[in-house]
Amino acid sequence: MRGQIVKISSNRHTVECDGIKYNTVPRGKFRKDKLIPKVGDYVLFDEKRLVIDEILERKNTFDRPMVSNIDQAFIVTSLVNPNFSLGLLDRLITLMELHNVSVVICLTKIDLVLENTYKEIRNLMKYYEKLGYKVVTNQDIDKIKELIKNKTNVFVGQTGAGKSTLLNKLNPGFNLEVGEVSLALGRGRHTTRNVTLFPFLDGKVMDTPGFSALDFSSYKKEDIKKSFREFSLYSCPFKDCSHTKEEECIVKKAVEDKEILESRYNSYLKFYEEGR
Ligand SMILES: Nc1nc2c(ncn2[C@@H]2O[C@H](COP(=O)(O)OP(=O)(O)OP(=O)(O)O)[C@@H](O)[C@H]2O)c(=O)[nH]1
Ligand SMILES: [Mg+2]
Ligand SMILES: [Zn+2]
Repeated sequence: MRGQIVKISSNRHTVECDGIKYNTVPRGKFRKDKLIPKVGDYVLFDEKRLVIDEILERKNTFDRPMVSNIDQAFIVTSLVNPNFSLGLLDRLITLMELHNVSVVICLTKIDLVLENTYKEIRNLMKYYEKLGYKVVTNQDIDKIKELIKNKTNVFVGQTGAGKSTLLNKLNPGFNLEVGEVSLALGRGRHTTRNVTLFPFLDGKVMDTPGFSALDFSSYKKEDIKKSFREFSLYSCPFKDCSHTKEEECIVKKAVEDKEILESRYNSYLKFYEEGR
């Protein structure tokens, strides 16, 4: 039978087919072939033996979070507690670009910051909107529902940012566990421990455990460069300009002229350095 993995908890792989859930395990051969089934994978499984025999072709796949076949990512970003970080936002956007996933930036905890702080961040977000990224807040429930429709959506972001809280607001039936953020540490313990996929509004949503450590050492520098959309507006005299150390780099000039956000460029330098 053909089904989709909707949850993985230790070696128990929950596969859904026609609304029925099966507790399966992957066939032994997967381990030898270093094949790791992930939530979102379409699989062929044997409903009698309860074994996954084959992982069907993926549209895309991630190691962190461990998910496959994603159309769109909601990058859940709190303004405080944990603190807002443009660097982390750029990191997650770049990761999604590298996997051809659309991006929606979702700001949370607006109620916990001063009006001016919110305005400042909203102003920064205009730059991201110009690049074509959608920006919403976790209060824009109708807008978010509209965006989710007919797509497979993953909710990602730092632990404590409010991913599970938002999903519960979209549909209290998800009944996801939500955690307190430790004030002393400024970051929460990981409340969500496993990726879970739910059907929702003719589409799908996935809650994921928060993460912040993520590097681009397994990605090509060239692809990292391409994932910075704003660079495509500039053509440097040197055709294969890396926009790092070259003289007469038009991108660097655009940063000086404040056409390109300096924090974006600094993120680029960091990610490019990490790439292979
Ligand atoms: N004031 C305020 N608190 C929020 C908001 N969104 C979430 N929270 C709180 O933030 C804490 C963490 O929320 P979670 O939804 O568990 O965060 P998470 O992103 O799922 O975290 P992990 O599962 O650990 O990755 C909870 O105490 C929520 O009530 C918000 O918009 N405003
Ligand atoms: Mg959570
Ligand atoms: Zn250049």
